[in-house]
Order: sequence, then C-alpha cells, then structure tokens
Amino acid sequence: ENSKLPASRPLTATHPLALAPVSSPPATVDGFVREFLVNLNLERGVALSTSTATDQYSALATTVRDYLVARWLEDQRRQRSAQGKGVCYLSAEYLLGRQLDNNLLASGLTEIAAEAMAACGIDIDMLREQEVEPGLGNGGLGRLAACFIDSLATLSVPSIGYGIRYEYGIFRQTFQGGEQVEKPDAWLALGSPWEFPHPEAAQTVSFGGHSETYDDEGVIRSRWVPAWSVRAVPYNYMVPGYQNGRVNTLRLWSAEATKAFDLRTFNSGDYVEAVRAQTFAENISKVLYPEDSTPQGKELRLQQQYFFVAASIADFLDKVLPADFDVTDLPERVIFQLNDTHPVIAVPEMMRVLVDDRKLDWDAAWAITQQCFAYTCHTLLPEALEVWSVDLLGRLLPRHLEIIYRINDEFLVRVRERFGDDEQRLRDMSIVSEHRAVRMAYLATVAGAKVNGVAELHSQLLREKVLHDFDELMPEKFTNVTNGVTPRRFVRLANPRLSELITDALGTGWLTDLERLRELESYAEDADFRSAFAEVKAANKRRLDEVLRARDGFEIADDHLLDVMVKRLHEYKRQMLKVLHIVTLYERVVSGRVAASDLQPRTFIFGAKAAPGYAMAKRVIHLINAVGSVVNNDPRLEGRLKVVFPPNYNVTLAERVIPAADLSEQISLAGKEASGTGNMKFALNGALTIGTDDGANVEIRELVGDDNFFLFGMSEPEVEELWASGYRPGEFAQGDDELRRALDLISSGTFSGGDRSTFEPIVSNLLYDDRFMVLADYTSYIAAQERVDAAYADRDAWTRSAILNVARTGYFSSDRSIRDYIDRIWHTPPAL
Ligand code: F58
Repeated sequence: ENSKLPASRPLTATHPLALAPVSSPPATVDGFVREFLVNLNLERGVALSTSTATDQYSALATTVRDYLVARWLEDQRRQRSAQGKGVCYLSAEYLLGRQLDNNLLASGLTEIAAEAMAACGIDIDMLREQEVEPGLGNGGLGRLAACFIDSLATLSVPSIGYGIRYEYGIFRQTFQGGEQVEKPDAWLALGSPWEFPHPEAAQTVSFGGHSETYDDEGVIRSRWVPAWSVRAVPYNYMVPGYQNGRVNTLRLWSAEATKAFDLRTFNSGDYVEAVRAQTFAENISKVLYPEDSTPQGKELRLQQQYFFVAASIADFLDKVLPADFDVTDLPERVIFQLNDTHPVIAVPEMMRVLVDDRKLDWDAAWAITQQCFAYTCHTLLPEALEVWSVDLLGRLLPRHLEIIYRINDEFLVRVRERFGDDEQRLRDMSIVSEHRAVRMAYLATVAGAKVNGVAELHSQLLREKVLHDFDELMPEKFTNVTNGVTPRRFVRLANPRLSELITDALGTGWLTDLERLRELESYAEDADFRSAFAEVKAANKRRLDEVLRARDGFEIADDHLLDVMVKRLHEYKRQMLKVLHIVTLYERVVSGRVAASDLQPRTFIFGAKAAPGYAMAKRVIHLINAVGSVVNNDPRLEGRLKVVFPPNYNVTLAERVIPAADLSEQISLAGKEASGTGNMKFALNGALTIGTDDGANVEIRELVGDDNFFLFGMSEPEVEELWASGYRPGEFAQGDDELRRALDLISSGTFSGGDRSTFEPIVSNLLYDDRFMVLADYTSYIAAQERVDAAYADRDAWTRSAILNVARTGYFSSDRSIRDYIDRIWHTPPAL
C-alpha cells in the first residue's frame, strides 16, 4: 500500500498515514536515545547537560508514551470498526500506582530504556523514583479497578474505564508524635506525562433546578430544567495490555466552569463572581473523599458521582457510538459495570436520557437500562451501604429523584405480586426507605442485569443476609466473581527476582496464564530450588531494608521473621488483634515469664491510613506507634521484636513490602471482609497467611491446603451465634490471663509515658463493646502465632510451604476474574 503523502489532495480519513502516527520510536537503544533527547529538547526545552531529574523522567515517560500511542490509535480504529459489544467500567476510584515501569513492561521496552538511559549517563532507578503515584483511590476497591483495566487490556477486551481525575488523591500520611496527620497529595504539581487532555470533547453536566411536564406534539413528557452546569473535560490515559500490542483507554473527567457560566457573570460585570464560579465548578473534581467503608453522605460527593457518570454516559452515546446508532440496540453494544454504588446514579441518568432526550417510552427504556448495567458489591457492613436523602437528591437532581420514585413504585408492584400485602417486606425492600433515604444498593440490584459479590463467602452472605429478599425475588441475578490481582504489577514488577526464578523453571508464558504456577509444585520438593527461593526472599528483605532506611530510617534485620499487616485501618480488620499479640510477647519478656532469647525474632510491619474523621482508627494508629517506640527501645527484648510503621502506605510501598514478607496478616472478623486482595498478593509472593475464615481467605486456604495456612478464629456462623447469644467481651478477658495482662499494660500507661487516659478509650471499647470481637478471637490467634513460630523454626519446611503458596494461587490473577465477568455477566464476544 502506498503510504506516501499525496501531493496535492488532502489526506483521507482512511489513508494509512491518517490511521497511524507518522513515526513511532524504533525499539532500539539508539532510536530510544534519539527520541529521549528529542523529547528533552522539544517537550521540556532543556539540554541533557542542564536537565533536572524531573525533566529526564518526563522525557523518558514521553518516549515510552509515544511508542504506545501508535498501538493505541490502531486499537481505537479496530474497536470502532468492529462494532462489537464492549465494557464500560464505571468507578469513582482507580488506585493506579506508578505508571512508568508498568508501561515499560507492557511495551517490552524495559531493557532498551535502561540501556538508553545508561548511554546518557542517567540512573534509570533514580528516574523511577521521580514519579508521584496517582493515588486516585482509597484502598482495595480502587486498586481492584486498576487491576481490572490492566487485565481487560491484556485480554484484548474492548473497554473504557471511566472515572474522576481528582486533583488531589488520597492524602499523604505523616506522623507527629505517633499520631496521623494528613497532608494534601498534590500529585499533579509537576504535571503528568501520561495524560492527554481533550477540552474539545468536553461534556456539559447539569445540576439543580426543577422538573416539569410539557406538551410535545400531543404527548405529555417530562423534562429537567437545571439551574447550573459544569464542563466535564476528559483526560485520556493509555492502558496497555501486557506485550500484546493492545492499548485501551482510561478516561478521567475533570470539572471546569462552563462558558455560559462565565459569560453570564462577566456580562454582569462581576469579575470576582465569575472567578468564584470557576472555583466552585472546579471543586467537583478537586479531591478524593478519604472515607473507607463508611460513606459520608456529603453533597459534594453526590455531585462527584453524578458528574462523572453523566459525562461518561454522554461520552459513550455521543462520541464512542456512531452518530446514527439506534439506542434500542444499546444492550448489544455495551455493559456498564458499576464498581460499588458510587456510580449507581447512572441508572436514573440513563433512563432520563432515553425517556426525556431520546423520547423512548418508559417500558422500552427500562428494558434497555436493565440489560446495560451490572452491579458489583464490595461490602457486608450495613453502615457502608450508601444512601442519599430524598431532600438532597430532590435539590441536586430533581428529575432523577422522580425517576427513582417511578422505578420504586413499579418494583413494589412486583414485590406485592409475588409476596402479597406483606407490609414489612415492602418496607424492607423499598428503594426509598421510611427515613426518606434512597438505598443505592437496592436501586442497583433492581436495575442491574446481575449483582455480584467479590468472593465466594461474600456472595453467599449477600444472598443470605444483605440482599436476602432480593435473592428470593430474583435469584437469577446473583452471582460471584472472586477478586484477583494483576500479576504484571504484583509479581513481575514488584518481585523481579521471584519472576526470574519462575521463568527459569517454567519458561515464559506464566504471566498471562497464571494457573501455570501449578507446575512449581514439584519444584517444592527440589532442595536446590528451595534454597534459590529462600535466597530470593532474603534478597527482597535486603531491598526492603534499603528502601525503608532511605525513606524513614527503619532497619530490617535479615534473621527476623517478617510479619506484615498492610491495609486501611478499620476496626473490622482488627489491627488491634495484632497489637495485642505484640503486647503479649512484650509482656511475657518484661514480666520474666519468657526469656528474650527464647523469642523467635520478628519484625512487625504495619501500613495503614485511617479516614481523617475516624477517631478510633486514629487512636489505634497512635497506639501502634506508641507500642513501637517502647518495644523497639527496651533493651530487655535484646532486639528480638521490632515494630516498623512507615507512614503513607501506598501502592509503591506495597510493591516493596509484599515480596519481602514471610507472614501475611488477614485477621478480619469472619463475615466482615468482603474479599481482600492484599491476601492474594502476599500468597503469590510466597508469604504464608495467618487468617480467619473470611472473604477470599477461604478460597486461598482451600487452594494452598490447611498445612500451608494458619487458620484461627470463629467461623462466620460461630460469630453469628455468639453475637446473638449476647456477646460479653469482658468474660473473654477474665478467661485468659495473658489477654488481661496485655490490656492492663495498655491501660496502665506503659505506652503513653504513664498517662492512663491516652489509650483508655481503646481498652474500654474492647472490654465493653468490641463490635468486631477482638477479645473472642484473641486466644485462638495467639495459639496460631505459636504454630507460626514452630513452623518458622524449620526454615526449609517453611520455604516448601511458601513455594506451594505461589504454586497454588494462580487462580487469583485478575485475568481469571475478568474471564469470569465475561462468562457470568458481560457475555462480550471473544477478543478481536
Ligand atoms: C473493599 N472495599 C473491601 N471500599 O473492603 C475488600 O474486602 C475488597 O477486597 C475490595 O473492596 C475489592 O473488592 C473498599 O475498598 C472502599 O474503599 C470504599 C471507598 C468509598 C467509600 C466507601 C468505601
């Protein structure tokens, strides 16, 4: 084909040069160096000799980006012309982590880039450290979304991730006197080389006003007359598949003031008011809400939710679909996956678009909507189920509230048909509660084609408890998709040594077919492999030691068992149980009952952010730091116990900590952790789990076997039973001498310079309330920890178990999760 530029005729849209960029950097070291220098000069306006690390990082990132752009454009063309069914993943959070290494790996440029930087006299590792990770999520839910878009691209599933480009991501955590202090995360301060702003593709998103009816040529219709609007500007990010030439799009929306808004105020001559309006609009995407598990119910949060889903639906209908597309065919072209209830306002928005704007009749619109959405639930805690007051909805989105009422009315008719005039049940199932609150999980369940939990146990408990009535009415909707994690980031990039060892044993291919790790089972019996595996773990500990020394001044001794609990701080996750274990070991030594020399040396690593308004969680952080400073400095322990709590746990730190861990703490109260995903990352990196029968721990234990997992604590039915019988935590303190001593030590002021009041609220909460039954599981937990010590004493047997953990957890690749979504929910055709 002739790909020379035509001399006089304009380039047609289908000309090869119009489809692909004119040049893409050749994948050679020389070519890479050249492009890098060009970017340094032309993008940054500096010479190599005068460039800063920021310039160099930016030019390097741009060079990788340019290489991927060619594939990206090609994929967009392919997806447009195929006209097949695709996935829109709607998520208020994407906890992406650093992009450079991921994109180097995906594009196969890692080695070339390293050599090219070396040729320029630049340490590429130093450039890696320049990147500020986009922390546009709180924890598991946001990180899951990031893993899923990686797998969607790697599996070549046509898909778009839609979300919000928060100007400030999850806060940066610092400690002052052991207490958490939050600092804003200005991740965009130096700009991001990975984003492509598209102001010309902005959407208008409206709010407020009222709803009215009008006569549309004899048909009475409703319409929304909003009071104000903002501009939603899309920023596109490339999501490359792993070395498959595919690049999907993540489209994050940023809020700006509309022109109309500006004009109106400018015309009135009020410059200050015009600027204020702009600030008001920009507020919508200003900051990520740092709440974990308990939603705040703030107006700005509802604005954020509607802002991004309204923009996303409009973008998909107006820009992604062809102009002449008939919306009655929508279910053949798209499924919107709702990542928890945060995007559920998309349901009435879709109805509004179909009924008011596109003038479909209600029933037709509802039939379409019900096929186009599916809902993933991520919780079991009742207080985490999002509700919006009728008052707030009526003020902010009056037409949507009307639509919700009609959906509810029709739904309750169905409930009555099925169950009769069971008023209690009608009240229980109503989308709008007696307290005039809209239950978003119920709306999602009623509207969605499918509802899924995120681990087997979680999905079962959803059906039996949280959504039991709905399961009775429409059992066919309910399904499970157990979570997964991307092995590209959490094995290959985080643990290059282990990856090399695996590749040496199995050859390539396992990274996209993770069940192949099974083949490592036989290597567990090979002494040479075991010692190589143990050496990888030791090297990862040394690397973590280097990282933490430089970052926070902590040291990791290489003969210590590395015992790690990293996750958001929440009472149900029970960091307090871990603290009681540490205090118990400490008390044994200082009371003289155990000789320090008889302790298995252990370093306890914590990583946890508390929601800024969650007082109890913040107190626990303070206590961990306080216990740390006592334990770490008491000579009677002879250095055998260390508590290490680096501040600001994030994806970047996770990538360093997890590969070094020996023991993974997954100790939530059974029936409270929906799935967990950290648990999977640890197992895949050869840590053994100490855990309850909760979330995906259940499936991990089934796969790795009881011999390679330290199970403790009550099962979910046992929890229910004890709770129903009237749980009295004090009795457990009375029943276990060591538990009482540990609690006494905390109340006595040992960890607070003699001040008995500092941690008193924690101890009384445990003794008199203890919603998450820490005291009830304490004895069993301590016993399990003794089994850990005994097992670790036989290091070779431990290593064997660790290898079996890796070999048997390939199931937890997010590629498998995505295949399950395709089979059970999306029914998208095989990749192009
Ligand atoms: C988490 N939820 C679950 N919510 O707790 C965890 O078990 C699961 O593995 C993970 O989702 C992925 O399915 C979670 O992270 C949040 O962060 C929300 C943020 C917004 C406010 C409400 C909680």
